[in-house]
Amino acid sequence: MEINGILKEISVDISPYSGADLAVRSSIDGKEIASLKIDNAAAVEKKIAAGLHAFKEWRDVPAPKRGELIRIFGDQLRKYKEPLAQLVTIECGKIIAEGRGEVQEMIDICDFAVGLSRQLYGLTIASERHNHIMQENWLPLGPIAVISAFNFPAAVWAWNFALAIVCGNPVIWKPSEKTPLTAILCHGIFEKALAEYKTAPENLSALVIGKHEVGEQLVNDERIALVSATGSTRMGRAVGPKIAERFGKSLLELGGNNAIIVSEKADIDLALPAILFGAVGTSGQRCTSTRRLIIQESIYDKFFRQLKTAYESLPGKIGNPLEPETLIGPLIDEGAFAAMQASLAEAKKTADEIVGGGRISGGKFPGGYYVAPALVKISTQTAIVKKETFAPILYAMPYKTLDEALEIHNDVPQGLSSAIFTTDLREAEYFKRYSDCGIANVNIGTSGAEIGGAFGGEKETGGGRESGSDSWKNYMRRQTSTSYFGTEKPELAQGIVFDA
Ligand code: UN1
Repeated sequence: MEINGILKEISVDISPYSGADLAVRSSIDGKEIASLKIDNAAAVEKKIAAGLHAFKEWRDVPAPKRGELIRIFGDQLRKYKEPLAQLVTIECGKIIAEGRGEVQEMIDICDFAVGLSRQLYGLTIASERHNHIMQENWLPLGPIAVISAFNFPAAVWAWNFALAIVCGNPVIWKPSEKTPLTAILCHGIFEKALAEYKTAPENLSALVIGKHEVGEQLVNDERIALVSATGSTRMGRAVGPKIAERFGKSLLELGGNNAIIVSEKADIDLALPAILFGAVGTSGQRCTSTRRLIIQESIYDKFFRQLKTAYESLPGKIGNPLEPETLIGPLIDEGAFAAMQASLAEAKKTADEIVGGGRISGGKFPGGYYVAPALVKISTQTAIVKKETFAPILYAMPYKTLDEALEIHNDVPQGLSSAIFTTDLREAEYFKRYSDCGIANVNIGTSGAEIGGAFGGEKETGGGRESGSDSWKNYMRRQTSTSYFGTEKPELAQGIVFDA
């Protein structure tokens, strides 16, 4: 399907966003698919003020009724799943199966949020004083900014958006300037839900288009109660302190340098496909992509040879991500390709062997950056291995003992996702206890988490948790409340007597 067909099928008018400031390109062939205008400071200001206005109405709507809006949104997403998935694929280049998966992830979080809208539970706390009631209440927070990355141009916004809306907050979304069209269509689909719902305040959802200046304006504005930002550690280091300076809340989901430990007790038939999906799926452009393998030395050479054979067959599966047999699409752009080549040049200095890594040229799409995923055999974890390169490079290193494996595993600045392949329960539990990541899997890979769990990681990954579990608490403020219902003069806490 061509872009015009998709826009027609979803029937969202993109003309209000048209302009000459930002050329949007498909990563499939590098061709322009839209030209947009960038929001200037005054336009962003207007959207923030409107968001605050919407907040004052929306916070008073009962949470289950707020959930009803997200239920309708989930239905609309089901209706437009296929064209939206195609747009995701055309804009960011992930294969269509993953494009569909991305929209499914949005539907899943909507379902989760609808249930949650009846479960924003607080606590009743035992008071030390007679006839006192202590409670913990959760209240809406305020306008929320979501800054999202190109690699999940829709789902990561949806994780934040669906929860924020049921928690009583408007959302202002700044998508990556590499994937704004997907954002415009998602926002348009939400407007269809709003039309069906009828009674929501205006400006519950807003979109700001632009580069980092637009994001900075959101970050610096004290009316924005929470900034949820997904992207590089460099971006997080820039925005985190600015939000902290104004005592705003931040939820950061930054870099990952995810490893899989392959024990000599691993079921290799399980390990191989999981490693391939994790390392080369999405062309290595997930936060959760597998970037390091730590392999027990007794199986290191043999396992590397098996991987090498698999990697050598990959170029036949690289191509147009819209075609169902393709397993690996393009990188997002030339910059991503240059970063990959720079890392491989650096890796070459200390590596024992490098398989793949070059550009696949001469195909149908000379304007797209298609690469053979790289597999690097390297005996120690040198500086380049500790760096996250957002491209399909997998470093394979040996270990002797599980303690040594964990030492290598944790000796990187990032702490998002991790996994072990072993059939030994003791090893699996030991790994879970000592992996320093937010996600620790056993006998499955590092990527492809479900929405039900809290998603995020430690160290340079930023510490934030999005999506499932109790991540909703990020979008609400906690209030402790003590009430007295007795008739005598109430006691003071800690037994203090104060008879004035
Ligand atoms: C990301 O790359 O920013 O766990 C998110 C996964 C996906 C989400 C990745 N569910 O791989």
